[in-house]
Amino acid sequence: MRNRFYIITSLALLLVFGLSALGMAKGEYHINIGIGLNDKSAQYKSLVYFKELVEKNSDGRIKIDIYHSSQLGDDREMMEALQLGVQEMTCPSTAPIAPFVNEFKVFDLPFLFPSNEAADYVLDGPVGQKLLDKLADIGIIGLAYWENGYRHLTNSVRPVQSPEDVKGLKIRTMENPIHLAAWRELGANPTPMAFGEVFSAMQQGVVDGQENPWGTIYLQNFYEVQKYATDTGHVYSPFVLMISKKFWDKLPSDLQKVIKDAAIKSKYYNRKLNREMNAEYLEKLKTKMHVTILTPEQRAEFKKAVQPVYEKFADEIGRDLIKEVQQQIEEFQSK
Ligand code: TK8
Repeated sequence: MRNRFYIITSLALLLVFGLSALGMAKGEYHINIGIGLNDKSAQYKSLVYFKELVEKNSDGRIKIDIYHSSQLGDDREMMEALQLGVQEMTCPSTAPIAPFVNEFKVFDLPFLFPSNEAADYVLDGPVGQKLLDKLADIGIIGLAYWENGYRHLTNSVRPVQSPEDVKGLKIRTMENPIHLAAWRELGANPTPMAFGEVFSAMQQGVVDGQENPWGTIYLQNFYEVQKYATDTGHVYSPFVLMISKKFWDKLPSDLQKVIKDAAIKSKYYNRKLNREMNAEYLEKLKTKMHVTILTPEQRAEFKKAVQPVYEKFADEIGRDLIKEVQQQIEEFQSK
């Protein structure tokens, strides 16, 4: 009896160790990705595309799970989790990255990028790469710039056509000093807040408004609690697809390459899809909200009103860095 017990136990143990050894030989790596947006967003759909590429090209050695709607935390908390190595990937806007890596503030300067294509040119060029590389200093590997997009103002109080109309509005901003400063210049009363709290803050009247790309305003149902929208396009928000350095350093180089290649390939997929979706959802929103489309002259008023922010933050961001970005934009425009 006792012998048989030992034999069975040994066989079971062999089986368990054998299987896990096999698993290790096959290289089982697991990635959890968390984001703040929901599963209807272009960001989520692009992550599904990324997951499929990685799982296929790694022959199943890497498995990916995606968590949407801040299930793993807000942008700041998830970046901290990447630093600790307790979460593998996330994809925040650059604005909440700035408190970790100061230079990212440059992208928060209002009306910086004249077009999506100018943004692509700068982000995919040497300046964009230099900033991605800086993430390594805080324990994160920046894989690629994806797109959140041009941000537009919504509110529940009145139609906004001029900076004058913004006066006194309580606006939720991302957790970033330049966004706060820009809204203060416009005479608004801005409050920084994590994305996951925005809907209920608007619903309960804690804030009057917020600003995000059209896709987000539609797909997160913001129009249910916001009556007015204006196509301010006051800032272009890039996303950064990023991975924990602790996890990255454990990956064999062939798998690092699989991830890197998939991140770049899905960057193009993401930008295209995001642009299509933002255009589509602007049209849909016109049937749900009072949407103000600004004339170029009206938009110029907003641009002029927030201009002081450039000088106020020049030293903090770095004058050379701002100049470098502006030169790249000029280079793109003269092509
Ligand atoms: C989602 C955020 C969001 C951003 C914001 O996690 O906070 O308003 O635009 O999309 O990154």
